[in-house]
Formats: sequence, C-alpha cells, structure tokens
Amino acid sequence: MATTVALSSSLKHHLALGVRIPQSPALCRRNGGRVSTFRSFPVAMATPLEVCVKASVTTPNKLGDCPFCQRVLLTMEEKHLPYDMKLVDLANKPEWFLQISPEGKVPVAKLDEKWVPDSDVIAQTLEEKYPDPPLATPPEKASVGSKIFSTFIGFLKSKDPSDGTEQALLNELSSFNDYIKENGPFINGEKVSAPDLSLAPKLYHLEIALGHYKKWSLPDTLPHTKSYMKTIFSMESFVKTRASPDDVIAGWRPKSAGVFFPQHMKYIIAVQRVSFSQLVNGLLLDERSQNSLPLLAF
Ligand SMILES: N[C@@H](CCC(=O)N[C@@H](CS)C(=O)NCC(=O)O)C(=O)O
Repeated sequence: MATTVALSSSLKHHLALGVRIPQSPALCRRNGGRVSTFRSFPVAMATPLEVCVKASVTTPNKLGDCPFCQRVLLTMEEKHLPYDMKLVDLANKPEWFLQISPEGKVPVAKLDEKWVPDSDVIAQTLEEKYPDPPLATPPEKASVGSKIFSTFIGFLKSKDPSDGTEQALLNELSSFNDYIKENGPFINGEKVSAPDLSLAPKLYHLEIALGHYKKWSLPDTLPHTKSYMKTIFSMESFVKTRASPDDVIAGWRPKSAGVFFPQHMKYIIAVQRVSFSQLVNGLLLDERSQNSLPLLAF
C-alpha cells in the first residue's frame, strides 16, 4: 500500500470507533510508529490529538501541501497542544481513512472521541476546548484577506493575461496591505490569531505557485503584505508545519495546467473514491480490482 500512516499510541480510541488503522512498518521502525510533535506543553493532555493530514508526494513520510491541514497544525502549535499526524496519501486513500472521512478530505481531527472534518470547524472547536492562549478575533476581523485565496487560484488558472484575474488578485493584496499598515503587524494587532493561521498557509502557496508557474512575485508597492508574509513564514510554528516548495508546486500543477474537470468526473471521484490526482494523471486505478483503467473510458 502506498499510503503512509503515522500511528497514534492511542489504539483504544480507534477500537472505540470500530476503525482499524493499519500500521506502517517503515514508520513504526522510524519513530515508534508515530509522527508526534512535542514542543513545550503547558496544557496537561494525556493523549496527543490525532489529526489526518495530506502526505507529501515527493518525500516519503513527510507532511504534504494542504493549506487547510497546515492551518489546523498551526492552531495546535500555537495552543501548545501535542498531536499525532496520520499522513494520508490522497492519491491512494486507504479504507480506514474513508471510514473516518467519507468525503475523502483532509484535515480530519479526533476531538471528544469523534472525527471532525473541515479546518473551520476544527479550529473553532479547538478554540472552545482549549481557550488558552486565545486565538479568537472580533467577528469583523475574521474575514480579513479571505478573498486572496480564490483570486490567487483565478490568476493561476488564467491563460489570458488581459482577463483581469491578475488585477483582481492585486486588488485583494492591496486592500490587505492597507489593512495591515493600519492595524498590524498581525490581523488582530500585536498578536497572531486565528485568521492569520488560516491566511498564512494560503499566502505561502500563492508565493511559491505563482513564482513557479507565472514567474510572478508581489510588487514592491505592497510592503506591508510582504513584511506580514516574512514575519509569519519565519515563525517557529510555521516552519515546523509548512510543506516543501516541491510539494506545493506539484500540488498546483493540475490547476496551472488548466485541467478540464467536468461534473461527471466529480461523480467518479465520489463513487469510485479516486482522487483528483489520479484523474489528472490520466489513470483511474480501481483499488478493489487492482485494474488500471484509461480515464478516456469515462
Ligand atoms: N473546506 C475544507 C477543505 C479541505 C480540502 O479541500 N482538502 C483537500 C486537500 S488540500 C482534500 O482533502 N482533497 C481531497 C483530494 O485531493 O482527494 C477545510 O477547510 O478543511
């Protein structure tokens, strides 16, 4: 099996859920079967939190390039919560993972004995369960910079330099620049907070993907956005949880290539439980029959 899994020591939790998570012999040898992280933990927690995250596609047993996963890991780091990462190969999703996450998406975190999907929900739940140190912001600040990611994707996918997608991104980055100039250095002022932890991984992807696929970089007219990125990207928690540039580049390849992704392919993903990467790589691998079927057959 191509999937790499970092096992938690808390086998009891899996048994309670009725899901058996297979062990990866390589990982078990490497680190007692787990990719655990321990910094300084003022919070007394008996068991590390379990979290399923995307595995690297370039380096075995490494964290991959999901900005939503990084957001969750950053939240746990900033709250000094110990966690166990289970690395999931999204190109070959194992059955135990699909039982935990029927939509086949990461991140998924185990909170109060339940597997919880979606970084918004996970971050909110962590805030409620572990309010100290607080990462919450007033509601009006929660959406600062929230259109940057979608405009970045629009520009990355664009093949027409005059279609306005670059300008749309610049407008969002410029509003953000003005906001940080007035209110910074972080979105909520002096301290990092939840919206920073959501936005920063997306800005990291933006910088690497646009640099690689469009030879584009942030203009010097946005110094506050630039210094914001520099500050967050050098935080210990960010360095520890970031994906490698090679993974980020690989992850955005389908979008930058403008891969056609019609509705019936979404149906194949849902029913056959194959991944986006399998589809774009041109093969549909049926795990149960072990047959490789040409994508054109669909
Ligand atoms: N809204 C979700 C988005 C999660 C998401 O889209 N994750 C991607 C990886 S970055 C995924 O799992 N995709 C499934 C796949 O590639 O098969 C969240 O905030 O957690």
